[in-house]
Amino acid sequence: MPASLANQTVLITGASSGIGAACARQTAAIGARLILAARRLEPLQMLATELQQQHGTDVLTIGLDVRQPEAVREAIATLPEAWGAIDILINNAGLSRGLDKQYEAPLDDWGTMIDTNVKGLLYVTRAVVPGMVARGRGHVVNVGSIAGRQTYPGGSVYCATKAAVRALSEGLKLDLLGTAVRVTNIDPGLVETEFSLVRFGGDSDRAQGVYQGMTPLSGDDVADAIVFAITRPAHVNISDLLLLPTDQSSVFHVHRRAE
Ligand code: NDP
Ligand code: 8X3
Repeated sequence: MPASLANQTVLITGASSGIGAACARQTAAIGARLILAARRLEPLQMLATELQQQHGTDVLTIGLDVRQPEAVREAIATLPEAWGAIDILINNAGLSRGLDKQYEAPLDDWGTMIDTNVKGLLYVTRAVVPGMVARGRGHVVNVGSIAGRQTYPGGSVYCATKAAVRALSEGLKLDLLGTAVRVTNIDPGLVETEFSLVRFGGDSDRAQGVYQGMTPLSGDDVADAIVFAITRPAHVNISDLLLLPTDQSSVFHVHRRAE
């Protein structure tokens, strides 16, 4: 039977770009109703229009900074009635800032990464999961990274935030034992999105260099794996996924062809 998310309400954080936008497109294509959240409303609204035109998708867009606990709580608590029962949460909003040594990096960069990748993910989880437990159904997908499994030079704090995401996924699954709510942690390797552009403060040459001579994953490749996880039968929990480009074997091993 083809996978379907008909009548399922999916909340995607960080849906304005990259992996989050790809998740929106793929889940819309199989019938989901979507709550799309990010700080930038304009790309969210453009995506909403595209999905409404292509698939007739019901879409709600929310301008939300996941670093603001009260804004997150309020956004979820005040969802219109038709949108309150979130079936699937894709905790995808995240970023990296810089590639500086731990003893030299700007403190602001640390704050931004920890507040977004760890605390922001927690705030959204805390706001959404009680409803899932009460309704007796739900699925949380946390987007980690290979960087949560291996640390690379200059990546200490980003890697630490993604190691935290991994621990939070494990902890949530433990805490939800005995409920019907599922938890999936997905750790992608190199994915070509706006990620490196954001990491390097808009330096597009440096960002492109990250993927030079190799074939990275696309946002769609990651969305594809997420769709697999969220369309398994209710008794099946895909707990942990490591998704790498064929050209990557670890954070230190990337095969690059001469160009
Ligand atoms: P993008 O930069 O393309 O997308 C990041 C998304 O996160 C954007 O939609 C951005 O929206 C949103 N975001 C960032 N900060 C906040 C915030 N404070 N509040 C709400 N939304 C926020 O990168 P990716 O698609 O690659 O990143 C998605 C996730 O995948 C991240 O968690 C990243 O760490 C992870 N990842 C990425 C990999 C890669 O190689 N690209 C590999 C492994 C994991 P806006 O700016 O509009 O708020
Ligand atoms: C993003 C992948 O290796 O650039 O999480 O940190 S990496």
